[in-house]
Amino acid sequence: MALVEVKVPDIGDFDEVAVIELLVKVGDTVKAEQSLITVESDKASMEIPSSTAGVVKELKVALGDKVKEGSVVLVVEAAGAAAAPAAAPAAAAVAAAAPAPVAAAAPVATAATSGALGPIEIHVPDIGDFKDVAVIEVFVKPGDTIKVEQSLITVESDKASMEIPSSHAGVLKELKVKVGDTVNIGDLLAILEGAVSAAAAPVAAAASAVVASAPAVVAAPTAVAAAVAAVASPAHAPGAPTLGLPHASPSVRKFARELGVPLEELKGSGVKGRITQNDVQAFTKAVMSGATQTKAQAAKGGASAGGDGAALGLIPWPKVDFAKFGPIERKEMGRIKKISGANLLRNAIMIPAVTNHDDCDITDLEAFRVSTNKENEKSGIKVTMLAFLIKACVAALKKYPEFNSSLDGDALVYKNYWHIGFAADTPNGLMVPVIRDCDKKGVLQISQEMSELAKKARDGKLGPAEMTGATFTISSLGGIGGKYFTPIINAPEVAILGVCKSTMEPVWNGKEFVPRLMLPLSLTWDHRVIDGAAAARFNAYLGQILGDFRRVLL
Ligand code: CAO
Repeated sequence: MALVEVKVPDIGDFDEVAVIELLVKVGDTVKAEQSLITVESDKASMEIPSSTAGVVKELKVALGDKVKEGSVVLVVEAAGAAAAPAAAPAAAAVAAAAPAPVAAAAPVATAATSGALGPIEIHVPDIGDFKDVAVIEVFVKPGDTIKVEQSLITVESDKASMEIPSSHAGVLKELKVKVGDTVNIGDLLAILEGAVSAAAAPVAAAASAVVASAPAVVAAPTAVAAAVAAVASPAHAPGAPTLGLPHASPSVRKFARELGVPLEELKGSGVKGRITQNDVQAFTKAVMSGATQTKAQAAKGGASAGGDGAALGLIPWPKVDFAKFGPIERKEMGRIKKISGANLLRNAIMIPAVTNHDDCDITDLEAFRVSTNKENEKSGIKVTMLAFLIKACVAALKKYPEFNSSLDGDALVYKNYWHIGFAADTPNGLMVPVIRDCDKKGVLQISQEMSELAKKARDGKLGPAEMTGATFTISSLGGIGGKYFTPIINAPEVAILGVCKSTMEPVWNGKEFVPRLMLPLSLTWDHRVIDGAAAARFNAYLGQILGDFRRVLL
């Protein structure tokens, strides 16, 4: 089987267009006319199809390369003679797609040389035999001052998107199309109030510049017509998927490239998911504010669970060949661990957190809890210390509202609801279900909801709504052990309570040591919002409530 070089066909006078996407790789079997790469000028993006069916043996271009007519794209081991006839229309299709909008400007621009004043109609120029192409973007609005060659709209076929420039300067009086319309050659696009005659000269100059790039199309009208038909034909269009190329007009691509925005990571809000300039701006803002990250940032370790700290300007994470020291087994971390790890890392780094440790006397409360459980044995609801802690925390949060707030820039948002999250240890990793409106619920109801949510968490069945909206979190290791620890705040909350196992301890009552059940508490707080004194008061108040739960009623 013969090796065939697939070259960039006649793409008009487009010189040195950039390769912005590779749609195939070595080893792929390609069909004749299947799109191989996407190239882009400042006004149009287009896919270069294969002239031959076969197996890709070698790629001759890389992303970012500049190509022009005749550049070898790749080498294909041709599947057989059957592929040959496809070559001509495929190449032609590209020729048609490329220069169309530019060529189109020519006849309209001729009118501009007259230096006409008053209303000027802008029509859809000759865009080849494209029929009913969709308007996917409108860049201008009535009242805008339009320059010659300024893009007015973007239209899109299945293989190319192109911007239609204005042939005249002037003020836009009326726009005759909107997003979603389909247009054809000759359709009225807009009406301009013409610029004064002084503007005629530059208009003419611009027009001739535009005309200069047209000959490829003008010279081969038949090829263009045939080619366009090939592009539009259903036999080709659906069979040539864009393979993940994000939908965006050339100008949006250019804008994204200038900002370094990876378009493939954006969700488009335009028609059929098309990425708009607003989407690019919103994404940029989100990255700048830290609300999101690009994949490259995440891979660099900006906030991934196992980040190397490069984004923080730290020295590299130590790379050790552990196998040198003994047998090892490498296991990829689960999805939940990765997500929670990245969150914990961000929170640990960004929050100036301080932890206060304290003990409180829960002797009487524990006796009450045990008797409550005895009384409620038949109900099946078991009350653990955590349910009392939730209720006690709500009382403390009400007394010290900054603990129930969130930072929003330089402002504090105080929340008049008390949704408490609790850390749950699950086979997949740490999860934080949220019990809503704990101020309105009794300890029994809280216990019941807690055991249901904890079960759901362990079964991996928690929905997003059950893990969001917390105003404060409790992390209890009381069922396991330990004395104190320093929990990490669950941003955008500003504090978290860590609880460890209660133990019987000798406590001095002023006369003697008496055995009391002491519960160790560790309160971590955001020092930007809370002062040390407030934290100490919060803990002391919490201790008073747990010491005598009747205080909850006060
Ligand atoms: N002191 C002494 N005993 C305690 C206690 C405390 N502070 N808190 C709970 N216990 C006891 C309970 O009474 C229960 O005893 P019995 O088995 O005799 O009835 C036992 O410990 C087990 O309790 P539990 O853990 O099932 O229930 P819980 O309500 O205390 O906690 C839940 C529920 C979901 C929070 C817990 O199971 C869990 O997952 N804890 C881990 C949280 C975690 O991982 N935190 C760390 C996050 S930071 O990395």
